Amino acid sequence: MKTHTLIEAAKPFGFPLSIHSAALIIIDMQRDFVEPGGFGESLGNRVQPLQDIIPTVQKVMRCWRDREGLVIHTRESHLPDLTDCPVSKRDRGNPSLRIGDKGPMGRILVRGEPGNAIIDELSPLDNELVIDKPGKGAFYGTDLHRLLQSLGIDQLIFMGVTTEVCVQTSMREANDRGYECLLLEDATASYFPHFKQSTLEMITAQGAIVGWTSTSEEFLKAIE
Ligand code: TIU
Repeated sequence: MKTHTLIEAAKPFGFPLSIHSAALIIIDMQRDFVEPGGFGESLGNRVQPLQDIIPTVQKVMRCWRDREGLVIHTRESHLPDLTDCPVSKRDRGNPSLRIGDKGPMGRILVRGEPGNAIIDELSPLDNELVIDKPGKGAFYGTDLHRLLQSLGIDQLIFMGVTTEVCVQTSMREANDRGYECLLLEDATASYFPHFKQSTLEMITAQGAIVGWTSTSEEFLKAIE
């Protein structure tokens, strides 16, 4: 039988965490989105809100590892020949730098390029799963669902960037596949802080229609 630890202060009501059937999923903490001089900044975005969450994401990741919890990392990335990148995604908005172009940290959003790597502070361990995803959602075009099912995982704890794009899309995909999802409020960020706030509200509205949110402090208290 599963044992649950209730994260009482989660919104919109307590989240019944079952540590051994939960995975921590860290969305797209890649150099190109997070670091100054990367793709995100080249699109005119301010990366500071993304920089600000790094210590919190790192702390939660380390505590979860200490509890021998499963950690999954994702990267938004495309094959070097871009056969997995729809033209619509590449051309949208007529950007000055397109996916696949040579950017400040190598080819933009291409697997294996320096900018596509996860930031050093959050480097995956050799035994951790890293999911390369061609879309915004972590389930589209990946083996993630099959992997989670084979490992008996039915709860996902989300951190990463950006809240309203890849994090929210992944949470909605997970919710539709039957996972209970918890987003750590201070371990996710957007280039647009008001979008982050709205996303947190959307997720928990209507009786946790997409999932739950909680502070990292409440989460850490529950797993300690
Ligand atoms: N990872 C992710 O969210 N990809 C994006 O392109 N996000 C933006 O907010 N642009």
